[in-house]
Amino acid sequence: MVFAPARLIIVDEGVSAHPQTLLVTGGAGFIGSCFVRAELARGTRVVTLDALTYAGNLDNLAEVAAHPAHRFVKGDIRDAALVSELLTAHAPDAVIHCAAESHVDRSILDAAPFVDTNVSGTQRLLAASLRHWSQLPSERAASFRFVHVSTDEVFGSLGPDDAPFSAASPYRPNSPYAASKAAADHFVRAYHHTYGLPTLTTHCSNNYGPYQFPEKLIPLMILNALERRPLPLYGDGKNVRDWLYVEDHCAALALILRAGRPGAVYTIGGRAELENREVVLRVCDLVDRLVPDGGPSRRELVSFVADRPGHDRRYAIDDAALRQELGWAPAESFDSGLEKTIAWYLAHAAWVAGVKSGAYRQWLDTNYGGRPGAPGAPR
Ligand code: NAD
Ligand code: TDX
Repeated sequence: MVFAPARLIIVDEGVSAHPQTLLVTGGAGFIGSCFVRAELARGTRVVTLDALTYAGNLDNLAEVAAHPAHRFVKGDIRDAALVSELLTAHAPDAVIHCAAESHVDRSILDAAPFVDTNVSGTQRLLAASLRHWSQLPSERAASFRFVHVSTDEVFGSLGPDDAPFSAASPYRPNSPYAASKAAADHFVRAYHHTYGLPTLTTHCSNNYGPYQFPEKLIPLMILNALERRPLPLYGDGKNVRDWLYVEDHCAALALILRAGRPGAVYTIGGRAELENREVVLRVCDLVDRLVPDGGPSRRELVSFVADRPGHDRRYAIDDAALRQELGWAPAESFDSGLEKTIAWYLAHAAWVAGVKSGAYRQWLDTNYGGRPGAPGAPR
């Protein structure tokens, strides 16, 4: 059900120590929509708040558009009055905060929207949540949670032999995106420390899977490989990321929401560290296998282009605490998740056509048009 603009109030009745109703911000984005689908499937009521920026897409929620336990509200997390209205009307047991500007390359071109949404937006959401929480009866206040979905990028860049990031890693954000997420994390920490708001912060590694906007590495490479367009690897292609299938990330968030310790910080990873060029070669080989068209290997489309400024060399995650404390483990390996992902993009041509709007083409021109680089095979 879609309410826009969002001023319609529906009062939810009945509460429980177990989350029955969630307010999910950014729930029309890649990770948020996966989380919303998963929670509805387990019987939770969900209110999704999303501003529908270029990255937000109601088509991501098409599967649950008519779900009776789902309300979609088009709105901005910076709209304090709206957020307060939703908290009062729906009395959620938790806020799951996924809304963000999320793309590093865009933050390099213009950091301002990242400060607006990731920093100011998070602070306003915290303030509204605090007002709501402080008025709850004690039993409900004790079970209320604010789950802040952050990123591993706030910890900066690792050398090849450095230990992986953990909750104890120092903050060293290198991109404007990472700096904005770090600032948000600090506000979350401060609201817990100063006011006692029961917050939990998560730092996950790179996600991939269905519904990811094709500005990010894996969906960009899948769609370009399918169209036999160049596959632009930044720099030498040897930067390392740790990859996690999005449903495994959302399963970790669900566990942390229900069993995590208020005030705690959790790192979530896939134990799937790969150089970017290896990721792209695997995409090429899978596309060759799933879509044989008689042409040369898609590997020949790989093209090394000028590097991203300030490009972090390596991310890796120590997820031992999450596994030991909450018993989480990912269900997918990198290869099984990648095959599912490519199969999803192949089966969802209408979704792909929808996101490849004029604005998306303009982004490709802006980010890749002036970037020096010649097509060639990987070394
Ligand atoms: P995304 O860009 O796909 O989705 C973000 C969503 O937030 C969009 O639906 C957008 O419309 C919405 N939004 C943006 N500004 C808003 C505002 N002011 N008010 C309300 N809604 C707004 O991002 P994603 O990849 O799904 O990431 C979700 C969260 O997870 C982000 O906080 C991101 O930092 C974090 N994260 C992402 C990854 C990853 O690999 N994608 C990894 C770790 C952490
Ligand atoms: O065209 C490209 N070529 C390329 O070589 C693109 C888009 C990316 N890359 C490289 C840059 C990175 O080393 O691939 C790697 C992954 O890039 P992105 O998909 O842009 O992700 P990254 O910068 O690692 O950040 C991601 O992980 C952490 C998400 O975008 C963030 O939202 C999340 O917080």
